[in-house]
Amino acid sequence: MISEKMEAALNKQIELEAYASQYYLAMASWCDKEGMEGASQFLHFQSVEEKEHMMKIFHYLSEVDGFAITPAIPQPPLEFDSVQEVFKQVYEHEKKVTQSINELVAICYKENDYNTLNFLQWYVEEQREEENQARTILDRIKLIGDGGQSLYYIDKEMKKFVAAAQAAEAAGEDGNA
Ligand code: OFO
Repeated sequence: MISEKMEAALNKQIELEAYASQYYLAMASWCDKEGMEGASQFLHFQSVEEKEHMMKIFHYLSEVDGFAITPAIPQPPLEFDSVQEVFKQVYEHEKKVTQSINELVAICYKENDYNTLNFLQWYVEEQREEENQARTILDRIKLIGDGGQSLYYIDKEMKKFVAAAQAAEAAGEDGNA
C-alpha cells in the first residue's frame, strides 16, 4: 500500500524520466545529423537508460498496489547550437532530476514510507553517477573547445564511454532493472 501523496510524486518522476528519455533521443538525432557518431551513440544509450528508470518506477508502483500513469510527453527541442550546448543541457537536466529524487526522499520521511525510501536509494546513487558523468564530459569539451579537431577527439571519447558502459552492463555492474 502506498499513500496518495507518494503515488502522485512517483508518477511525476515517471514523467520526468520519460521526458529525459525523449530529450536525449532528440539530442542523439541532432548529433547524428551533425556527424557526431560517438556522441549520438552515447545519447541513445542514455535515452534507453532513462526509459529503464521510468519502467522501474512503473513496476514498483504496481508492486505496492499503486497506479502507474503512462505520461504525456512534451515535444523536446530538436535543434541545438553546439555539442557543448547539448551536454550543458544534459547536465542541467540531470541536476533537475537529482533535485526531484531528493524531494521524493523527503516525502518518504514525511509519509513514513520506508519501502519507497529503500527503493529510491538506487536512484540516489544513479543520479550521483549521471551528474558526475555529464559534468565530466562538459568539462572536457570546455577544456579542449568544440572546433573541428576537438570534436573528432570528443566523439572518439564518447564511443569509449559507451563501450565501457555496455561492458559494465554486460558484467551486471549497473543494477538497472
Ligand atoms: Fe534517470 O537518471 Fe538521469 O535523469
